[in-house]
Amino acid sequence: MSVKQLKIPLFTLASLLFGLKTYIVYRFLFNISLDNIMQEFILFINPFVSAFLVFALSVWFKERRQLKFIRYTALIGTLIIYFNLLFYRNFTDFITIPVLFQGSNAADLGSSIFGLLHITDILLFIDVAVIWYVGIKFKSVVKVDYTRRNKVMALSLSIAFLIGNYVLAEIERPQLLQRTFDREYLVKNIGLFNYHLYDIALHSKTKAQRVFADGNEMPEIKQYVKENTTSDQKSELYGIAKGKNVIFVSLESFQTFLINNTMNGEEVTPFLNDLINESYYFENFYHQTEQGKTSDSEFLVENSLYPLPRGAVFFTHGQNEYNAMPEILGEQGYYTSVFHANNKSFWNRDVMYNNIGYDKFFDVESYEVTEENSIGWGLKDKPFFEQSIKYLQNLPKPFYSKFITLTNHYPFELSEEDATIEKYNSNSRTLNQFFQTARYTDEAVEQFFNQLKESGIYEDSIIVLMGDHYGISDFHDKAMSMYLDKEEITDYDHIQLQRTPFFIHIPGEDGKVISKIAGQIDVKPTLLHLLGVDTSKDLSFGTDLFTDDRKGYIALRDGSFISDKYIYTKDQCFNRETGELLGVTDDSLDDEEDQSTVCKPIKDKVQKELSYSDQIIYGDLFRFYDFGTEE
Ligand code: GP9
Ligand code: MN
Repeated sequence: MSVKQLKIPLFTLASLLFGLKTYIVYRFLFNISLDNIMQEFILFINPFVSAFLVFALSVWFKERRQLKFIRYTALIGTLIIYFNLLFYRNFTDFITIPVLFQGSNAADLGSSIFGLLHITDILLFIDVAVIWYVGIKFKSVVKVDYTRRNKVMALSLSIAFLIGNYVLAEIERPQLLQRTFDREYLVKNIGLFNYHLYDIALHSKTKAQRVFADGNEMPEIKQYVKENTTSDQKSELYGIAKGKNVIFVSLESFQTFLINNTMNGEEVTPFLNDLINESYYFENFYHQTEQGKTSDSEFLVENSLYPLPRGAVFFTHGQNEYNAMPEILGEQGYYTSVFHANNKSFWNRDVMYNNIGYDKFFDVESYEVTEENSIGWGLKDKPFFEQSIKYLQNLPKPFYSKFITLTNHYPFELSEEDATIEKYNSNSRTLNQFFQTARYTDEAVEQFFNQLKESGIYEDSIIVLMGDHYGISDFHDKAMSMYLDKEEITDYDHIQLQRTPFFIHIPGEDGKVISKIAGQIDVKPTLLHLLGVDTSKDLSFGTDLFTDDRKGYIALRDGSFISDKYIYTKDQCFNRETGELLGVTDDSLDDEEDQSTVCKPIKDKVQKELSYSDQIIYGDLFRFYDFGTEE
């Protein structure tokens, strides 16, 4: 063997050292949760994939530049990791471009910087030193000239590794990049560096759309909203809950078909069923969420704006100006808080909550989470409520507090001892288990009501319960049709399955069942009116559910809608009550005769409305609007 063949390609050595170092940081210095072997595996490979991708580029340079490129890449890469680590030690989060340039964060970090530096951090630079040393002192054993074939091979390999990594990540978390739900997931699946590139791309796109908006769009939107959606009409219930605490419970994946229904002869949600008798219960209430799931439902509730057709608006536009409920209630003297036992950066909640005026977020750090008291996504709902009460009792009053449950989340896992209802028996494990977790959440809410009563909070509060979005997707249609005793789940049925429960429980009031159509977009004006807060200066796309002056349709994010009389989806127009297909509404058909004329005008209005809401968000148009003075 000739000496020449023994030479080490410096870029592979650098990739291995740097990759290993990055893995150690991910695994032991960041607190990244790993739920299964697949996640462990992806976390292990992605540091090497990213390192190889960058270092392999060096082969295209001439000797001197090549060594320099490798040395500086290692150094800059390490500094990026290190800055993230410092940031993480302070905020338990990864750096994002907007957060980096947010003055308050930088200042916060600056003042505590010395506490964040550890002497052992110096070890992070070992590989840089080794690469530096080898590249200078052992030039003779380092391989720097590659044939064209080898260069192409290095490039192809790095791309193949990247694709392999992405495919695994996609299997682990479908639609990882489109949905953007958590920075930790992104780092875990595609690595810190790819995450930064992704964040930069997302941020640039958002910035560009914002730059081209100048506020000229506002008068037209304002006119539309004032004429069509916002209503000044006040119902009999206006101000009925003035000065009361508001306890809002977001019920994870709760669908209306569970309510007043049985499974193998047993009631699924006995507590909620009884609660209907003492509440305003909306039986035709629809969720209007898209890819942002729970966060989209929160966005609808807090702002009465629509979430976006793609991605999670909490993530993509978490820094916009809003006129959200926590801000408005804050001005009315309310203390506002959220209780949710998940990591705070999930759905970018930490950033968004801060932006829309929440005073406090009790995230997973506020809870004692152990093996025994958690399942699936984390802390079970019963200990979640139990552990929340002490915080709730100590809040300044009146308060607006939102609780987000978690146990009834896909894949609907529950341990034997917590199950008080049997599993369903169908070809869908998901649906089979759904009834058990839903029953568990029903019991958790009952227990919460009792604790509220015992602690004396109940009397001075109104309690609002809402299902955030569907739990059973189309994928389980066969099992669903079996459960609902239908031949198949039609497009009409699919829309009707998007109903989620909505309760407004006012202690001392009888309430009633309300059948008119309603949606998450209506929650903000409805609650504000109950609290006696005037909304005539607000711009919202929903209306107070207790007034008669309503716009008469609920728009879903994909353009489908439910009106008093019709349901429109996928170019078909149905009678809402009977489900009878009335005709098609397809713009590509020239012949008016072919079109169902009844749905067409509402369909156009829905399109217009969704696009106005999108314009507000993409252009960050509320920064040009003064909610205090505008008439
Ligand atoms: C996560 C919880 C569930 O914190 O809200 O999110 P989802 O997947 O339903 O949007
Ligand atoms: Mn959810």
